[in-house]
Amino acid sequence: MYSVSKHSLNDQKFTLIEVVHKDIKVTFMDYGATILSIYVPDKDGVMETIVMAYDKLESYIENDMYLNAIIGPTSGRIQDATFRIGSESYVLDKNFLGTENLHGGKECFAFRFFEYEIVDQTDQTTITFTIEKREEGSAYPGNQIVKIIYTIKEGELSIEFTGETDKDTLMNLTNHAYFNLSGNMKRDILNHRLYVDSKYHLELNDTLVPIKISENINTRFDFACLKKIKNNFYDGIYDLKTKGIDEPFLLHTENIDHVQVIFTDDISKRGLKVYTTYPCIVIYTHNYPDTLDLLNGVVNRRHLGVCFETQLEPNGINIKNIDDGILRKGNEYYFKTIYKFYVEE
Ligand code: FUC
Repeated sequence: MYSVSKHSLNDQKFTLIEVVHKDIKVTFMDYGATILSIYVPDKDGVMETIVMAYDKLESYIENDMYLNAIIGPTSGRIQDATFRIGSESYVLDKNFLGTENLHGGKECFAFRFFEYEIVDQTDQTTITFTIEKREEGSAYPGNQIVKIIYTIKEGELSIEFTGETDKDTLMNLTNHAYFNLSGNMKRDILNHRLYVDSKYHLELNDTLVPIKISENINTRFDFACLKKIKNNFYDGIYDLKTKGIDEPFLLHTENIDHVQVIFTDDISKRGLKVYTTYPCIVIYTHNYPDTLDLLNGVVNRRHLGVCFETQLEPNGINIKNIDDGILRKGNEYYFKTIYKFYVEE
């Protein structure tokens, strides 16, 4: 079941789509193909949203946090905002520290309107958001059509990321949802528990660009057992440039039935499991809050949410022994991620 509403802002029309199935209500917006809320029950059946949310719709236009939006043409940082395909060299927008490209820079899909199509069935609803990227005026080669397909049904939200191109190009699509299972951002996430089935992460350089493969074992990236996130935080963590976790975790299987991440909250008893065919998840513990107001007057602060950004290895094109992330003309880009929600017994 779904309903559609239109909201005018600065001469632009924003479309909101609310989808309801048993024990789940999700609201999307055509701007950025953004998730505005995901309501699921806690142990007492109380429905609250488990993603961070701004107070006002217009905040999503500024959205320095890329809150819950779709990121593309590429996600994460690209070193020196430069990449090569064959003999051609491409220079992207240097929107991070004046030297690196972050999340596609000014071309980021988070700040564009998508077309949408809804297919509603008794037990599930599918929304296909489509965006076209033209070569003209773009720093990336070629024309691309990207479709983000959200499917909502009892206990889960899945996202299919699809794309095609008429020229070899770089493509790396993700969703930047900030999860907080306490419900309506009641508590921060340092007491949430996390398990990640990953043995390696990509180490960041001084400008936070992933540059090489590093082991997780016995480091703050070791979540091989379900444990409180704060257990992996130590006194000096605020001295780090990242102020928390902001690294790509490498996965060892791309099997959609395999649980890659478990995230739980002891108090609400809500749980989240992440499945994906992508080879990597950037785990970001909301280390750089912006100053925009959040829903219900909640104060925006560090570690109030976690992003599980399933994607290709960011900056892969510039790292040895990592997939280059090039989408070839004639090939289909297709990855799927499932977020499953549950209440612990
Ligand atoms: C994440 C991070 C960044 C950033 C941003 C809002 O993906 O990797 O460091 O600040 O999103």
